Amino acid sequence: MARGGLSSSALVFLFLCCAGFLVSSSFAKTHIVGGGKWTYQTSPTFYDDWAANQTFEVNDDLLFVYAKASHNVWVVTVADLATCNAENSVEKYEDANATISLYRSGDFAFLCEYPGHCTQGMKMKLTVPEAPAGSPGSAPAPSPEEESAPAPQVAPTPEDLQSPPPPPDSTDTSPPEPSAATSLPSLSALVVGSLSAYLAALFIL
Ligand SMILES: [Cu+2]
Repeated sequence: MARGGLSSSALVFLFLCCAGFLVSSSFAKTHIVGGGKWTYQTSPTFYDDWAANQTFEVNDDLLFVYAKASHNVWVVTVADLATCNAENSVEKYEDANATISLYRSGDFAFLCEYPGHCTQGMKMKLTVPEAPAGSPGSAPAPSPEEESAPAPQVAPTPEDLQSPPPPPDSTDTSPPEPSAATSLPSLSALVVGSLSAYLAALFIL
C-alpha cells in the first residue's frame, strides 16, 4: 500500500479545501481609518486619500481610533462635509474607538465635530461600491494595503501631544483589536476547512 502517496495526495486535497474555504468565505473587513489614528492632519485630504486606496464592501466596518473627549465622529452628507457643517448630523459617535458599519453602498462622509478639527483634516468621504447582483461571494481580490493594515502605529503628531490627555477616571480603555477581529474569521474558516477536508479525505481513501 502506497501509504506515502496517499498521505501526500490527502495533503493536497486538504490544502485545496482550505484554500477554497478561505476564498469563498466573504467576511466583513474592519478598516482602521487612516491606517492609525483619527486625529489632526496637515493635509485636508489625508483621510480621503487613505480611503481611496481601500477596497470597501458593503457591511465592512470602519474603526476610528481616538481618545474619548478629544475627538468624535459625526456622520454627515458629502455636501455638508465640504463646508465642515455638522449641524445636520443625526448619527454621532462620541465614545472612543468608534466602529461604524458601511451598511450600504454609496457615499459616506465623516467629520470630527470638535470646533476647528474638521478644518484641520479630521474629515473623510468614501464610496462603497455596489455589490455585484446575485453574487455575494464574488469579492474582489483584496488590495495589499488592506490586507497588510497593521496595528495603529502612526507616530504621534505634535497636536496629539498637545491635546489634553483623557481623564484618568475614564473607563473606556478598551484597545482596538483589529488584528483579532480580522484574523478570527479566517482562523475559524481554516479550522472548518481542515476538518471537512480531513473527513473527506478519510472517505475517499
Ligand atoms: Cu477632533
